[in-house]
Amino acid sequence: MEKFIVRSGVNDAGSSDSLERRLEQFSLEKVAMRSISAPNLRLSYGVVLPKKLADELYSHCESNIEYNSGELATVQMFGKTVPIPRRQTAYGDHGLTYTFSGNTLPANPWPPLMHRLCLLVSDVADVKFNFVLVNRYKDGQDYVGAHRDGEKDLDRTAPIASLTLGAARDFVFQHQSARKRKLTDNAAGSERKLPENVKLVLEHGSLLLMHPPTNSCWYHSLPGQQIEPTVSTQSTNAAARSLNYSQIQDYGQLKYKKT
Ligand SMILES: O=C(O)CCC(=O)C(=O)O
Repeated sequence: MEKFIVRSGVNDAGSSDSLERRLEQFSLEKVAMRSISAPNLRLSYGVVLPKKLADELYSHCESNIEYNSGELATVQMFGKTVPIPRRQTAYGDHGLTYTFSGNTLPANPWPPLMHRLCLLVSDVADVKFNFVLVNRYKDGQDYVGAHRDGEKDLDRTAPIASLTLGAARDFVFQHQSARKRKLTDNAAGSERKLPENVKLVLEHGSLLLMHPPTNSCWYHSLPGQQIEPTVSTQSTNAAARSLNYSQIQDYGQLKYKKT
């Protein structure tokens, strides 16, 4: 599958321009991203950011992102309120929210750099993303359990794009039938073979695109693991999504322009 890589229009060896300005100067050139497929699973994966840029973005995120606290840093599990095992925040177009596990995250206004990154990722995926969920895993003990993105306003025709900065983390897909552990007999009466898990390593500066219908049929997780520090034991993941604007009650009256 033909995809894109972010290439610098300026010398990657260094520039005193602001990170945002340098990101603005980036152009996209076509390269091959690796395609990974299984029944109803379609992924594209590649390291798309030059290391120096990925390092700088990583440091920028560490210094500038304020993560949620209090109720916004909790979810409902089996009727109980529990802290999420990672830190989280969200950015997006005005009025958008993202609901998961009984927790509704409002989109914070776009910081210019995050918006620029979202535009770059949108170009790669050929989709206009309007919402980014940022997850910060302080070390290998932080994780995301197996889930499918069930937000009702998620545009199911669009991919979900996941940009990773920092320590490499495993990312695991499990087919819904394997997760339910329901073995269905086939016509011959033998057990149906369940699709095997698909495991990737999300590297520093990498982009993963989960194309439809992957999210409908496969659970994804970022399990806890031992980490060999490279850049750090910490990683930050920005997952861009396209949400339907219909969730905004007064959408028709909003003055802002969809970007
Ligand atoms: O942080 C990640 O790589 C995964 C986040 C995730 O699973 C999600 O946003 O649904």
